Amino acid sequence: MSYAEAKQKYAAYGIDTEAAMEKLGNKAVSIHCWQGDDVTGFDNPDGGAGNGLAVTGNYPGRARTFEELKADFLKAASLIPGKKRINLHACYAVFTEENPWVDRDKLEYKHFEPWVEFAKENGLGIDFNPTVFSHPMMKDGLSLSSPDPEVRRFWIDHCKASRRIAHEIGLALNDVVENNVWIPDGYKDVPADRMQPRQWLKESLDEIFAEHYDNVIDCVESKFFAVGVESYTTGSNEFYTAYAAQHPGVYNLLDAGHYHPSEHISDKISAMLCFFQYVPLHVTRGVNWDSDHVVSFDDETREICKEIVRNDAMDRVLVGLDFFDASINRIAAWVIGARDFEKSLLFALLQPDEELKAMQNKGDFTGRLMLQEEAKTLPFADVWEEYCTRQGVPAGREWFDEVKKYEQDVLLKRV
Ligand code: RNT
Ligand code: ZN
Repeated sequence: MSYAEAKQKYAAYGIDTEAAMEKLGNKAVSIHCWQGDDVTGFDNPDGGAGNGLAVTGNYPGRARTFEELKADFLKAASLIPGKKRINLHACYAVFTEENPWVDRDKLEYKHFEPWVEFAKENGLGIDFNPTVFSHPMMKDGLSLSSPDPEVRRFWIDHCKASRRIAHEIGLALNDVVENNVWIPDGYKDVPADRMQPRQWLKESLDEIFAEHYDNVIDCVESKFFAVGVESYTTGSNEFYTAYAAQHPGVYNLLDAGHYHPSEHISDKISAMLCFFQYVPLHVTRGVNWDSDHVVSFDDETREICKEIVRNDAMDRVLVGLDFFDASINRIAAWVIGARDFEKSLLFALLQPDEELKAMQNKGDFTGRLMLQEEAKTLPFADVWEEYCTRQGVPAGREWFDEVKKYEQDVLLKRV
């Protein structure tokens, strides 16, 4: 079928494919830099991810430097349609002869200026994260909720530095910047005291957020468990939701992999939208646990996207991708995950939402199910191909030829 025919088929359901493509093209997605190097960063390149963050696999060709990571990111971005931001972590500070290594509590905007240049050259927005893991100041796996005041001090200072950097990036790009605090703090075995660590975390956050920046969207990323902290996570969903509710300008970031496998963030988005201006997300695919598999065009990703669209929240739900698979070609992983998010959002934009809502409100649940199911097999692929073509990226599997060529020419030479 051609796009023209597909357009008519959708029109018969009251769906405007042109409007859908336009909305999709205007929605920015924040693409995480850390898929390119297994969350290693530049401040301790031999260290790799650790302390509450697991990356598995050893596919050849990981980016090892700023130059390599930029080149890989651009390769991936050239195969992904839509508006993009790059999501940076503080461990990706660029150290040079003029700006030599400093520890994380001493980081400044100048260490990220090269990323701002890169973003300007390539029309990207930037988002930011303090890196509270893979560092010797993680004591007993704890940071902002550590019983040791020196440990808390170090990480408070790092998070404050990170917010200042986000603020300055925002000024340089004339844009708002999301700054997301995620900490791995928790206990492997049954705690003797669950409340004191949360009280320390609350105090730490109060200090971190004391300064107000108009152009920073502050996020705290909640989590229920991780390998190594099976029994308790200080920064739980209730803790951060309540914190955010009491601190205007701070938002609880929902990561799709951070809940029970049968608990879905697609159901949480509308609840949060009733109370908060923004609902920041990490879109990822947890396989039985927070495994951070590459995002796929699956039921939950589509459901997340439907919630963004049908609640008219394209500007309020802030989308960041968060996956890292080191067992497959990393650029392909980026492209598959990001294209599948875009696909899911287009799919959501092509649903007969008004009619479905009207059926629900009339109590016509039979009609609702019928229409939900019929809408699944409308000629979606033709609209997706048209969108990719208009965006100047490959419409189908031919993008993979480019990745394979890059693997031969560039990645496999990195030894
Ligand atoms: C970890 C969190 C966090 C990290 C990134 C690297 O469970 O999801 O968002 O993945 O900060
Ligand atoms: Zn996350």
